[in-house]
Amino acid sequence: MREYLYKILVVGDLGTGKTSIIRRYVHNIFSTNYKSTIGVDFALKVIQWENDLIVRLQLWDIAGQERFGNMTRVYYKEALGAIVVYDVTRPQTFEGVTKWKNDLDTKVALPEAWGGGKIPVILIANKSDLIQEGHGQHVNPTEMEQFCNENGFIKCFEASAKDNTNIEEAARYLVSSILKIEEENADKISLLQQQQETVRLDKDRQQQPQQSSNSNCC
Ligand code: G3D
Ligand code: MG
Repeated sequence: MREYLYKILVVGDLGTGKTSIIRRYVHNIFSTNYKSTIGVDFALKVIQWENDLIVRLQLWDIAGQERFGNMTRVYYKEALGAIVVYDVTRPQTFEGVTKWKNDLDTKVALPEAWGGGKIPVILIANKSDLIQEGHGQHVNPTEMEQFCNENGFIKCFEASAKDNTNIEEAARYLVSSILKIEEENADKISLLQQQQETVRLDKDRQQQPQQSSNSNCC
């Protein structure tokens, strides 16, 4: 049985639905007028990913700190993935998206053993349920894909925490991309270990005849 623990950050402007997305994903609830906490909130989601693989997601909710526009490195530390959220009914929150992505790119990186590159980040265009009611606009898939490519998002999802649309799908996509990085690097690390072992054995072999000839002669 393998178990992985992944820290995932959820960032975006105030009121875009970050806490609602986490509550929907972890507890499968949606409620308005809950008391928002100030500070940092954590939620844990345990996923039986495969028969022999459990993934524990530690979801970090920025919880009121987003009003400062960026976060300290401490908050980002050791995160392996992130979700940037904007609200489809408020275009100004889309402007915040590149700012949040930039904040992530400058303050967090994958572990050195995994190459130290950028962590995978997905973009959630939240509150899609309100589009039917005449607020905001559907995301144009081609434009959005181009935006994601240009800004280094691995994928974008139009979602609704209220309707429970695409929340699970977005999270699964992020987790599978972290798992892919984990497994590629596990392969590289075990290959490196094998190579080091081969070099060590070769050295041992080269030294052995010398030792035996010494022992013969004395
Ligand atoms: P935040 O954590 O990013 O600040 P919240 O955002 O999760 O606190 O959500 C802000 C408001 O948007 C809340 O409304 C919440 O109910 C609402 N909201 C979140 N997600 C959705 C969604 O998918 N659809 C709709 N229609 N509303 C959503 P209140 O009124 O409680 O402030
Ligand atoms: Mg919140």
